[in-house]
Amino acid sequence: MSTETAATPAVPKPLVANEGLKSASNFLRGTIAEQLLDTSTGAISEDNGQLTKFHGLYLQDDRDQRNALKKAGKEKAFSFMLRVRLPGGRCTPAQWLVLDRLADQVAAPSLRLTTRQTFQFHGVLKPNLRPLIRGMHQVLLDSIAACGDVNRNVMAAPNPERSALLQRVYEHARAWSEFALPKTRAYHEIWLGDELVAGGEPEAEPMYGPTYLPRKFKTAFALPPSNDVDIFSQDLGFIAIVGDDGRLAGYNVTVGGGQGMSHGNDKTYPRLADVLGFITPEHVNAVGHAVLTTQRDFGDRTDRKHARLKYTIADRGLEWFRAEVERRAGLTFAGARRFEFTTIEDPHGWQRCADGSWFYGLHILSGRIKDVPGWPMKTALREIAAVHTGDFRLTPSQNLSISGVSDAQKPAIYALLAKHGLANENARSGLRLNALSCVALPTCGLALGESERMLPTLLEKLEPVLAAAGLGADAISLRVTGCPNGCARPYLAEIGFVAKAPNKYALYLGASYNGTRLNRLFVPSITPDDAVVLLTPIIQRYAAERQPGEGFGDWCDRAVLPKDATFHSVGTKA
Ligand code: SRM
Ligand code: SF4
Repeated sequence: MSTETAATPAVPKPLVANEGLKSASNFLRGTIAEQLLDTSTGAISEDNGQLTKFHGLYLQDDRDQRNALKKAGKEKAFSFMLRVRLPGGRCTPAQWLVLDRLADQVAAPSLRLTTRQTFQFHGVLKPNLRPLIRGMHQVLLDSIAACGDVNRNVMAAPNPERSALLQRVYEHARAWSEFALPKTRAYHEIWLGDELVAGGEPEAEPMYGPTYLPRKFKTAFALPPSNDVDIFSQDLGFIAIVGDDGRLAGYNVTVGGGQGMSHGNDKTYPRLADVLGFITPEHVNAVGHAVLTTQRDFGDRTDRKHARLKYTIADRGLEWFRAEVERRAGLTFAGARRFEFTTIEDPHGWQRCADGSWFYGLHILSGRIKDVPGWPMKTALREIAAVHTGDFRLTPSQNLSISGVSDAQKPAIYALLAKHGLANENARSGLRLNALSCVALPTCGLALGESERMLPTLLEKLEPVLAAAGLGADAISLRVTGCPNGCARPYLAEIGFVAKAPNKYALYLGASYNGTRLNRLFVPSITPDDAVVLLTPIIQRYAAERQPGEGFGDWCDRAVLPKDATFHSVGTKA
């Protein structure tokens, strides 16, 4: 009888089903094209639903109608959400007019500006998918890689004309966005009717491979002092560093940021990105490639809740990760250079750019563009697009910038806003101007509670409290999400509401206003009304006790929150 006690070799964990699906999909084709022809249902199969994400499409259903339809024994009210790919959030007036028309003709009539500087359509019925995508294609827009396990819409400051530096940063963002696009022709074949690649070379994804990434991957570029893109929430970030000569010296590279978590699962958490080191500008794509392929090869493909880059780095360590990226990119990082962020806020109103043009930063609550009585935003922007000779920029805070406006055109643009009663949108409270919310109900399949639809009421209740404390104009960030996935980056807000159940939210306080420190859990579950009652004396104390220039989040961190931090923070100065 053997007395050996050798450890049993660990049985490798099986890959998640998505991995088999991707590799068997023939580079993201699956049977999507066949299922589009099936008129017996408004849906597509679960498997094809995973693949359409890579084409920027999500199968959803109207959750407001779910119970009634179930009782009536009917199919769910299925429709699709489509997310446009729009690096740096740029859109011409001609494109705007087409998107506006397509929303009316083949989708729900409203357009939604997202927290990653792009548009979402909702309520697109299956037969309308091709008309929508073909309509977008006519004005050179697509939804490739807007969702799925790939590099998503790349974020960058919306108005690079403000300086030559920003312009260079934008060019790098654009180049990386192009570089990291999947190469499959599946999108063109399925949605645009291009011929199948027949008899030619077998298709390949040189960077991604047939199983793409373990999970979504997000990149942003920032130029301090503005952290408008929330760089520390991104998988990969490039923080522009200015040399003594005033030119772009290079970038500090950040890795491993992310917001998503699950309530009650300590193994999931929001994480601030780490600073890897400094590179000169010509290395952006090589380093991006190295970071992305390291995650491709080492990210956890056995558990989608543990598959983001943030967990790869947390598990293996930053030193290991840096060495692997250096090896793949063929360079050595220099020490991170000094930088300082001061704000995340979008500029509002008229702003002059270095090239002499103007832009008008327009606040749009939750990025929802629709017409409601007294607030005809969709009509106003359509009329502006019809006369505007510059372009539009979508911001990371769900706002809009009307850009490239000449001196001569300024009065006409402003007059159109005034004509529709929208000229004072920027004269709102500092809290409202700094509020974000995710979409949540009724379209998001993951929502546990309201977000976009509850934000207006929450603001109406908090604004008088702030005004009475003399803080009406103070910039305080408030972010609400309908579940802990973090789509409005709520863990980087000075006040964060994260839904747990209908009308129940986890309340977070104490992030820094500049997006460099996560907030901390203050109350695990509270109704919005009770939260307003709880926050009232805290706001009053803040008004009375704060140090000059001290932000609400910083003060909460110092004076209100218990010291045992649940989320960690990062230093901003190397
Ligand atoms: Fe998000 C999933 C909406 C930005 C983290 N997000 C979803 C889905 C697609 C729900 C789903 O999987 O079924 C939501 C569609 C709702 C709807 O009806 O439209 C959705 N996410 C959004 C948008 C539209 C929120 C908004 O109101 O603006 C944003 C679209 C961005 C874009 O244009 O690409 C959006 N999502 C974000 C962000 C913020 C960011 O990227 O800067 C995050 C946190 C950052 C991060 O990724 O860590 C985010 N979304 C998630 C997650 C959690 C991922 C995780 O690692 O845990 C999910 C769920 C998932 O992937 O399983 C998710
Ligand atoms: Fe949906 Fe949750 Fe994202 Fe809100 S945070 S859009 S509820 S997944």
